[in-house]
Amino acid sequence: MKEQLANIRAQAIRAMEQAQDTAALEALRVQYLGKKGALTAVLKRMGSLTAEERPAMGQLANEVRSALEEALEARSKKLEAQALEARLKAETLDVTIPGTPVALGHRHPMYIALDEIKDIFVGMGFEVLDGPEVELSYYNFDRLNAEADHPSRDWSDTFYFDADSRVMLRSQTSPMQVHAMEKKELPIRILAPGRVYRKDEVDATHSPMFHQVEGMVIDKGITMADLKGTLNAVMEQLFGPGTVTRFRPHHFPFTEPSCEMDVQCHKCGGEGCPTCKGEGWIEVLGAGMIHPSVLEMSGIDPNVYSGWAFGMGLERLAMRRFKITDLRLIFENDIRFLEQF
Ligand code: 2NL
Repeated sequence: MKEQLANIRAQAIRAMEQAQDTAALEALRVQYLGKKGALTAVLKRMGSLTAEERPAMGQLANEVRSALEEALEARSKKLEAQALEARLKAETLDVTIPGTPVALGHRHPMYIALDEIKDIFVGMGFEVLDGPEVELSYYNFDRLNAEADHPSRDWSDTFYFDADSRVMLRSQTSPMQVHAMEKKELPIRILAPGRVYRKDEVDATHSPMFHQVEGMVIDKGITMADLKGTLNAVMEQLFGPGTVTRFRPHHFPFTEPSCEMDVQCHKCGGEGCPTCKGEGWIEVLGAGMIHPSVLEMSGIDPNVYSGWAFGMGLERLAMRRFKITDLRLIFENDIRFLEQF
């Protein structure tokens, strides 16, 4: 029995030292120390020993058990350390490898122009609005004094969502200002930039989606002088000191009186050149005193309050500013184009 124990000890320890992974080690534990293991089998036969033999043999068996347990533990630690080392090697991160370059975008020229306009108006105390592109025709047309048979209401001009022409893609940014007149405390000074939609075929000067900036001021005692003074100040900031403007009479359903504003061509000083198409003047916006009916429909008493409003096309402004000759370039977002500004 003594010999058997010695053999088990020698065999088991050798096998354990050679185990290549934790699964093999566990199999050896079961093989030698398990319920049906070799050592257990020897222990079961202790009963057949004499009372004198038993204590020494018991002690020896216990020594063998602890020796095997120690060997198991030692090998297990070693395997774990090896596994960790292998993982560390496999997962090494080489911080000296150059990174994958990420292509940076570029600010869009139209938004460069818009940001400048926003800065100018915010500097004069205006609040910049945002609002839905899907609108009720009631807010887009009725509340702006557009008669029932106004041509822009036509299905050939406007994107409607329903057969009753009730829901539509806004064709101007004015509905944002109608909501503001309805909700805000007076006086108001607001700027309403955003996308608008009209059924136009795409060409060098048309797109079914484009951008407008509108703005308005409503307070007691506002006159056409405020309109002219404010817009002149804006144009000086936009086109440089000494910019000359002129106002021509015009018609819009939502303003009365209405006008269009031109700036004198900064290229030729009014002589006439390719930039101004020989005119000497460049049209920049439409404006006017808010129609009393428009104020009234929004619950503002036109006998107490008055206001002025303007609207301009943002693409046209950016095209002039950056000498872009085809509107389609503005929407294609080709990085080679955008990076030039
Ligand atoms: C143009 C002319 C204009 C307005 C827009 C406006 C808005 C409200 C009330 C009164 Cl809620 N007016 N906006 C006024 C005059 C002209 O736009 O040529 N836009 C591209």
